[in-house]
Amino acid sequence: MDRYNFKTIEEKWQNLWAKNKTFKTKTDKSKKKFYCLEMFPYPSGKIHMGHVRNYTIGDVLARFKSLQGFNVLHPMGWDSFGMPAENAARQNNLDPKTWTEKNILAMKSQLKKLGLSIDWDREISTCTPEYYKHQQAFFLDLLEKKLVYRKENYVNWDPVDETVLANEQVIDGKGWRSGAAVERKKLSQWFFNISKFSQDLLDGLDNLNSWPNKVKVMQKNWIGKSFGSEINFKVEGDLPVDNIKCFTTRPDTLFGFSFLALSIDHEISKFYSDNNDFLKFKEECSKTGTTEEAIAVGDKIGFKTNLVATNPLNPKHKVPVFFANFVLMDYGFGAVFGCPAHDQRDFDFAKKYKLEIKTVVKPFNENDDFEVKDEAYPGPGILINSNFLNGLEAPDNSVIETIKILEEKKIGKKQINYRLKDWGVSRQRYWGCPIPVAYDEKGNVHPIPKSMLPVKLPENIELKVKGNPLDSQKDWKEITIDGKKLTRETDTLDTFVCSSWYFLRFCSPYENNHGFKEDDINYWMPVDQYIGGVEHAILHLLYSRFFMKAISYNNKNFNLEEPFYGLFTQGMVCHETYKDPDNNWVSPEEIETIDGKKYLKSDKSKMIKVGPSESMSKSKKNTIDPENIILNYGADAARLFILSDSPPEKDVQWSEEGIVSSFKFIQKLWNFNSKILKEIQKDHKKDHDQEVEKFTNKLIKKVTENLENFSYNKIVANLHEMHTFFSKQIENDYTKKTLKKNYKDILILMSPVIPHFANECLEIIQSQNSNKWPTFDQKFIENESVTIVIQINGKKRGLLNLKKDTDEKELLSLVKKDEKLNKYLENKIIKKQIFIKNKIINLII
Ligand code: ANZ
Repeated sequence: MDRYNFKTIEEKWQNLWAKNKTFKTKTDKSKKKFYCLEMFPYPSGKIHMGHVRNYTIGDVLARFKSLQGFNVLHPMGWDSFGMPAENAARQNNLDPKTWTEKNILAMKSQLKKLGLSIDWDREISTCTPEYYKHQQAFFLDLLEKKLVYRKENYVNWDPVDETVLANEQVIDGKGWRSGAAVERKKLSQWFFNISKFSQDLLDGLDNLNSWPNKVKVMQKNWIGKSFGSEINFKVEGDLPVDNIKCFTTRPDTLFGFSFLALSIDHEISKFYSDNNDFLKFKEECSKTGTTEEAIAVGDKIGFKTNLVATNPLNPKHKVPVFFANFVLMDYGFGAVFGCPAHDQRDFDFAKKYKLEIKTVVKPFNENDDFEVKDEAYPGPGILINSNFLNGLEAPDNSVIETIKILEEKKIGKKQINYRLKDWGVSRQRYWGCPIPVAYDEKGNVHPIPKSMLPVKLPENIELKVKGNPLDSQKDWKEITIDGKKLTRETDTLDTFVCSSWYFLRFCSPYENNHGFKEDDINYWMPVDQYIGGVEHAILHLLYSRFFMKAISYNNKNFNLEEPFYGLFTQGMVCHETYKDPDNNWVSPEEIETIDGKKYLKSDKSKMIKVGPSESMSKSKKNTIDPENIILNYGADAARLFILSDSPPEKDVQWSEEGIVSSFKFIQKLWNFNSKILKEIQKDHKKDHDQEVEKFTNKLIKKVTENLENFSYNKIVANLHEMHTFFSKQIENDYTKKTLKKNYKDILILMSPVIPHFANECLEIIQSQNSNKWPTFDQKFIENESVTIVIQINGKKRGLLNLKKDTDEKELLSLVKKDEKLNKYLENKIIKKQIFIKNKIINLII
């Protein structure tokens, strides 16, 4: 048998595509566009299996759409600013730019080996001045529109990376990159006013019909809209304060009020600025991070003031006022009325400070003497111990009723709050986009004129300093604008800013005067299909949506509601995990299998413990290097396998057996190719039957549908079916014309998944230039009928020609309607019926 030489063939096609600029795209309004985009990678130096999966899924779609005649934009670029470059450069005494550029070259060559249909002419890299120049211009636009501002605020401080993190970048109280416990620190920071668009961002989700629901739910929760009321509490004591405002979603629980708690930054704290006990308490509080999660799980601690607050629904009822660490300054009014029986934080706090816990809601199935004991009861029920509110159904009716009362009494009013906070974008790092502003001696902000952009990062600087290396760049920092001596901002922008608009840049990568050309944007945007990991559900996907709203804001020339029309989130690539007898992680490459058991290659006396399959990660050493896979099995086999195992949205289990079997299948297809070529040459006079044609048409329908629905794993199954069917069928006589036409269609169906193989075969049957996605003929799909044998008491009494898949009940009623057959059944009882779908029914009477 002729061996399929994937190395030569894949290389040949990759060179041809590159030479002919096959995937080059132009803005062409006469053609229907399709913008297919996968999340661009961070240039770490090597691609991993996650990239292989993400980009294969995108490539299959891009190739399919282009065969369907769409003008497909399928670009690739590099999210190339960020900490790893700075860290690596520091460790190896290198320049982050050199390190990044080297990595980009290495990864680009790896991606090319996958045979991706990428328009490399549109490649962009966010760390180049050609890119960040426009980002700086956007920043200045937003500054002018007051969508960017500077304020002193508590921030999440990552003590390891020595930088500020956005709330979205703090996961379980730890820095998303360093894993260090995040601290609170007060710093002057730049913020994007994302919260201004809370309602717009929420409303927009309703129109994103081609987004996975789970992502929309995550964004919705993150934006966190709450309905409730503000309440004005009268306070008395030794301070010049007579009322405090609180936001609450549960005004109906006011009769369970037992303390009032303030954030340590509440304006009342100014009266305690020289109180040592308070300052100590504040310091204690700064040990917990600023995120809600950190606060929720941390100890609840308080500092008692001499103030007392009055219950607005019962003026005789007075409670103490505390500062408490669980009250956030930037939510509501930075003040909470505590109802321990129905809120767990308040409950924990009340237990600690021995405060009253009064039950005011009972679950529906409890009596009026129900009492909260070991934990708060936040659930629904009926109001009790609440005077004139008793008996109301909580929370739906009771909240609305209470708000009415509060509004009548003018002590409170209805209010809507959002959890979404403004996006802090300042980073105290070198390797990022410089923020294009400077300060005068008084600290006033001066935007750098657009004509002076880009504000370039200084090169070849000393990185081995603590904190931000830009701070020590005296020459760079000093700048004169209009004769005024100013000092540059040394913070750089969060790299998530770079990825919030890169999809616009792909539309006009060479436009020099602006980030994009309107014409290009109007044609290409929105991205028709965006593909990436679900881990970006909140961060990147929310920021990008905000950025479009921010650019569109007060802008006649740009009005893009949403950046991504369709979103697909692919699953992880998983692999078994291995440990040696000493419990050290072992990589699959260090293992040898002997008689079905796994041993350490270097010491065959050591048997390996096989652990569960988990998503590939360096720390567990269960990664597989895509480059080796491509080298040993070829890109098509890698693509085929990564799609074959499970639906793209689910996790895929990588296994050696799996890739080997994909590899073998391609070899089988190659043998099949030789066989069919021989049959084509025979050129029989007449077609034996229409089965070949029928099968191909059905296959076209199935593969097209599976592509439209992202059921890519089913396409691989379809190809196996095809191989089984045709291997036998073509031994019958068919004309050259029939065989060639059908085989060509089949090869085109294969080409999105295994493009090198399919194109090679298409070339062999001399079909290169007119390759269009095939359409199927309805006549082979519809009117599918079958002949069913009707037996009565085991004897054949007739045949019925019926629609395929007619069910038993319908068949019986048709038998009864048939005059000839019904004669046998008249006045008889059917005791038993044996039915084999599409074949036979036997009625025992
Ligand atoms: C009294 C109450 C009673 C509350 C009860 C809840 C349950 P969501 O739904 O997330 O919007 N709250 C208000 N401002 C706060 C702040 N700055 N820091 C911390 N917590 C704050 O949460 C609204 C609830 O969070 C509010 O309703 C308030 O506690 C608390 F049985 O008021 B509630």
